[in-house]
Order: sequence, then C-alpha cells, then structure tokens
Amino acid sequence: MDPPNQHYVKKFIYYAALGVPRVDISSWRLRVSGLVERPSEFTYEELERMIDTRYVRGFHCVTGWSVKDVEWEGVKIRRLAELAGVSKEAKWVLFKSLDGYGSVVPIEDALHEDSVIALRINGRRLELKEGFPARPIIPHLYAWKSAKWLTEIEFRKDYVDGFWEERGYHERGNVFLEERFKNEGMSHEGMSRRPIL
Ligand SMILES: Nc1nc2c(c(=O)[nH]1)N[C@H]1C(S)=C(S)[C@@H](COP(=O)(O)O)O[C@H]1N2
Ligand SMILES: [Mo]
Repeated sequence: MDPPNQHYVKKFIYYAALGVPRVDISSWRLRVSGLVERPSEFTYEELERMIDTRYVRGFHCVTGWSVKDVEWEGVKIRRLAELAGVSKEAKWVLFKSLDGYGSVVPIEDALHEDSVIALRINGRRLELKEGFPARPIIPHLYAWKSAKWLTEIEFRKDYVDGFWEERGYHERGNVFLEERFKNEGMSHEGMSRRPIL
C-alpha cells in the first residue's frame, strides 16, 4: 500500500542533523533502560547473532520522499523488551543516539511485530551514513523516528520530545494517517536543509 502524499525517489537522501558521529564498534553498546526489571546492554556481535526478522518495506520521510522496497534485517524490539522485562507502566519509547539525536514513539508501535533494531539493509551491514551500527525501523511510522547511530532504547511512563518532536513533528508519526505535525501549518524547511550527500 502506498502512503498518501508521498513520491518515490530512487535513492535515499541522507540526513545528519547533528553531524555524522565517529563510531568505535568495539566499545559501542545498545542499552535497554528505563522502566525495565533488568537494564541490559548488547554488543554489536550479540545483536548480529540475535537477528530474527527480515522484510521488504517502503521508507517514508515526512517531507514527502519515499524509497520503495528496502530490505531490512534486525532484531525485534519486542524481544529486547521481553529480555529486559519491560514494566506495564511503560507507555513511550525514547530512542537515543550517539550524536545526541533522539526520537519518541508510543510503546504499541515499538512492540509491533515489524518493529526492529535494524543492523542490515539490502543484504549488507548498514554503512556509517546509513546509521551504522543500528537504527530502529518501524515501517508504518515516518523515517525521522528511525534514529541513526542508536545507543539506547529507553522505556518511559511519560512522553518526552525527541529532536524533531521538539520542532513540531508528531508524537507518533503514522505514515498512513499522515501524522506529520502536532499542529497544522508547519513547513519542512528545517528537515530538508543540508542533506549530507
Ligand atoms: N541520528 C540521526 N538520525 C536520523 C536523522 C538525523 O538527522 N540524525 N534524520 C532522520 C530523518 S528526518 C530521516 S528521513 C531518516 C533518513 O534516513 P537516511 O539518512 O538513511 O536517508 O533518518 C532519520 N534519522
Ligand atoms: Mo525525514
């Protein structure tokens, strides 16, 4: 199903609103924190061994461009949540990145069976500009929710803005419901400026 008011482009437009960080994969960890019984962390190798999901989906930037048929491989967020023992109190998930970027999604969206921490795209590891080592992919939400260079998944009771939510973008961002902004009448100027390639 094609989402409303998006147009397909051949290639990704790479964004790095806070710059491309330097990644040292031997010290990198993915932490699972917040309202969990067992705060946890995973190395890149551990996550690679845990890959349990592969699918092909469209990728949709809220500014209107989409890429058709991207193949993703990753670990279900639901599984990481279960391993950490997420509390029933948790209502929101905050994704935090090495560069200081963050995004927030409702817990139901994060625990959807297609919601993964993606390590691989189109049959290979993510490249640095693509968010290596890991980024959340929730195919039915706009792509700003997919925080590149992810380091932490925080389960929370209360809502908090991430980078773009603070700048007026929607709390959930469902592509098919066109949840672009918290309020109408915003422009995409900030997000469209300065793609890295
Ligand atoms: N860390 C970080 N993650 C980010 C962004 C960013 O600027 N920094 N941009 C977001 C936006 S607006 C989109 S559309 C997608 C773009 O993914 P791409 O750069 O792989 O094309 O990444 C999202 N994740
Ligand atoms: Mo975007």
